[in-house]
Amino acid sequence: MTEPSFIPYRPARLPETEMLQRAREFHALIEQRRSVRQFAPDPVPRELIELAIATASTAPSGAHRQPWRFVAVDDAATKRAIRLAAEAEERRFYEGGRAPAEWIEALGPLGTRWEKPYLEVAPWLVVVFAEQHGVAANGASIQNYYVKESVGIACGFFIAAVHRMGLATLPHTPSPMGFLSEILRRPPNEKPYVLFPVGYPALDAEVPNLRRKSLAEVAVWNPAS
Ligand code: IYR
Repeated sequence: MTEPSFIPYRPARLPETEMLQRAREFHALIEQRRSVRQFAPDPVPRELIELAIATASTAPSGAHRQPWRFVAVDDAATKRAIRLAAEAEERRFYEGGRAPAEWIEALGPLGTRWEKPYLEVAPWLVVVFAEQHGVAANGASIQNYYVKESVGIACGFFIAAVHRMGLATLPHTPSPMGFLSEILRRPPNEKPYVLFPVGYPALDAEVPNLRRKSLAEVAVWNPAS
């Protein structure tokens, strides 16, 4: 049993006016974010992707196992292989009868199709893998906890970081995603979780005209009193 070890955590308390200002600013920033499916081919420096991954990796995780791997790809041949494999799966989803009619109906307002040119056009693809269990030096399996929740939170941080630096992304989940393990040569204890194309939005990019739920629709206050 490892003994706990504690260090002080004393962030300065801010005046409430300052807190409100920061909260409003952050909300205004994040509220501008949109998932983008049309990217500009312009290159993005690797350091920005490194910073987005480093930011994501600060997320809380079950037993602090940080059960994620962010696999970043900017070489054209690998992006092409991923596009072709993803489109083959998506085509079966949209046109091969894999998706139930209700699901296709739900995607109607998004205008999504099986063709995924963004997988080649975006300068970076960041594929997130969930580490189902760790592997000790002697090969023994190390239990991870709340893996899906932990990786999901890290992905949220990643999306926010990408937006904050002025780039765009999209949580893309071709289904099934097993081809990503093969193409990217990941070990069996890592399961593909989501794929993020990252880049600048195309100059003529368009996004669906969606409405976000109001605060009243998503927040419930003191329901028991
Ligand atoms: N993976 C498909 C289908 C899809 C599913 C959901 I749920 C979406 O929110 C969007 C798309 C695709 O990427 O087109």
